[in-house]
Amino acid sequence: MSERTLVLLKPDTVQRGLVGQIIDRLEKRGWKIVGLKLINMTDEIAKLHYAEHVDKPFFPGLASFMMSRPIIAMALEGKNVVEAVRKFMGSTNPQEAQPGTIRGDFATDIGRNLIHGSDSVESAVRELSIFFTEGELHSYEREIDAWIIES
Ligand code: D4T
Repeated sequence: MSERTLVLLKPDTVQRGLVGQIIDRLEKRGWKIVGLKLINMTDEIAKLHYAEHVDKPFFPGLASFMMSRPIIAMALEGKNVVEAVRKFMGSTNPQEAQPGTIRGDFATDIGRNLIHGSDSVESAVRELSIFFTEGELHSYEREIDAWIIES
């Protein structure tokens, strides 16, 4: 079933000039971009987005990293896209990430792991509403979908 997920390209991705390569891979996989913007994460957004981590010891470092430079927020649509993007990103700790994944190919440190993807359909709905208004999420047809999705 087609669903949507939130992808964040973290400040390290933007600073390292990897935005194009990662978006290229996402597009080639066949997922549809339905929302996209460059933003600065605020303290308020960090606390909402990382609500489950606010009390963890790594949260202050994570929040200041995420707020340090602009990030890209994207909404992607596709079949089972939530779980598939998690696999595409690789393990949270890049040391454990498989080659072929974003973190397995481009990252070495958990605090500089380049990309975020929602971890469930419920999280995706919640997180998308933090980063996008309804008007910023677009529904549109792509003729090429007949060559990507059987039905
Ligand atoms: P995100 O949320 O960035 O996609 O990461 P994950 O979903 O893969 O992993 P997570 O929620 O467990 O961690 C959120 C974020 O915190 C950073 N982090 C995590 C960190 O800097 N030190 C740590 O010890 C942990 C567990 C990396 C991702």
